[in-house]
Amino acid sequence: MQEKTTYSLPELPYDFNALEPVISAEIMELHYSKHHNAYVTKLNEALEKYHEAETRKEVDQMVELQSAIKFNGGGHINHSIFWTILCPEKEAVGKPSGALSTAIDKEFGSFEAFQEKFNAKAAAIQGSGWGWLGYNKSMKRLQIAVCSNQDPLSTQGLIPILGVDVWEHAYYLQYKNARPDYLKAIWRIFNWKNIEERFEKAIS
Ligand code: MN3
Repeated sequence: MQEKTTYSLPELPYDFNALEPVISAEIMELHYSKHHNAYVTKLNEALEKYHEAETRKEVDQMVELQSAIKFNGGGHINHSIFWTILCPEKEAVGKPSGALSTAIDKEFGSFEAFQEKFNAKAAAIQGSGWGWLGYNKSMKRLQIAVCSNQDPLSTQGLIPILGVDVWEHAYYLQYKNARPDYLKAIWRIFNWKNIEERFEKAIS
């Protein structure tokens, strides 16, 4: 019999209060311990049911479970990336360097132009979703993309380099309805070392 995989909540690489004042400890604790945790729990539940349906050869059940697997699996994938591309402001270097910096300049003209375009697109997402900088491996170029709900960026054929959660649970307790203010502030806590590593891996 095939070994079953169970997913688990990855360790947060810093304390809940480490991203203050950009993201409050209250938001971080809820976001990680409640929201991300729920995606993991529900992903495991859906996969368990999927395996049972597969054993019973109930393909209608298997198809029905796919939306729960996509939503909760996407939520787990997205948040696992999100925690690692952020870091305490005192450790943040503010800007990308190296190959990623060159690629951003080439694609968007400048880092500032990239920031502006990224924030405009992420701010305009209707309802819940994510803003991403992704790498298009076949075109060999960077692209800004937006995803609804918890759809992972792979659904658009892109490799995630940097992503921002714009679900209200990510900012509302602190920024209320001002999503653009949250988007403006989050650049102060991007972990460019981690983001550059993702880019290096994507282009290799
Ligand atoms: Mn979230």
